[in-house]
Amino acid sequence: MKGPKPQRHATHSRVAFCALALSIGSISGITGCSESNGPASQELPGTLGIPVFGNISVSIPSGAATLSTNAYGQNPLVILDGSRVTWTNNDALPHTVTSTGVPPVFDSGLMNTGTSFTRLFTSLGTFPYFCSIHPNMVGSVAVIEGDFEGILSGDQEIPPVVTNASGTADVEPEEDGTELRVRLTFSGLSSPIAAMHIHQGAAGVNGPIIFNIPGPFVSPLEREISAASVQLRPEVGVNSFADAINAMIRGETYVNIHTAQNPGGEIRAQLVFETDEDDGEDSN
Ligand SMILES: [Cu+2]
Repeated sequence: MKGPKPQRHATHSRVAFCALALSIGSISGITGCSESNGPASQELPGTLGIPVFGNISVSIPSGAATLSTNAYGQNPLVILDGSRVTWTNNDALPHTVTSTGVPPVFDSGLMNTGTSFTRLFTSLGTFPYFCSIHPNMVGSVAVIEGDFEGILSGDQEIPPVVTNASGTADVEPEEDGTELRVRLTFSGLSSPIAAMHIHQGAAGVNGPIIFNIPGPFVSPLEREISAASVQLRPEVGVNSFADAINAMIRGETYVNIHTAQNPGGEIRAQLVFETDEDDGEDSN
């Protein structure tokens, strides 16, 4: 269910994800990233600590029949709900991508050399799979749901803004990745709101607008923003909606509220990824 969420405590446990450079399509080498500031990361279905979103490519490499847990490229693969995974057989032998269980949730059937199999993952959970020809070839896909949260404040602006204003931001991809749901609360602003945006930019850095949040600007504000309305910024690697979400996962986006007196932004919230597994522990 993706209904309205209860308000959460500010002390809510967080999972901090390493800011590794991810390249969708060549996601090898995402290892050794287990940083967290709480026990919540242990609860992730995968242990890599960083999910990916969008169209994700997995290569079945040469010699896969002998590679066991390395037979399916990145494994375990942790993805956000609404992502598509495409497996391509780059081995000389035919293989399959067949989920464990009877009947399998998904089954590629015979994949000859050079062929691919794609599946859209829209339900949460861990999906182990194997090759029905070479059952020692195993992998798993962990599908998690999460949102991006932040506390709006003047001191996150660059340069900092002295203001009594504050607020909260909660952003989540929905509808299998075709929409971005934005929820904001805000109060105490110095002057009329001129615009609200989501920008690309790490903490401490200003960056370009990637989503416009349309008015009217009344708190609490909730908008469903079409994925197609993402403002592409090739100069910072945002070439698609999925790129924008992966920037959010890396902590490289922020909500900015611009006002008449502070046209560059009066309050800003760096967005931090949280899995929904964290939610519910302390919501009530
Ligand atoms: Cu095989």
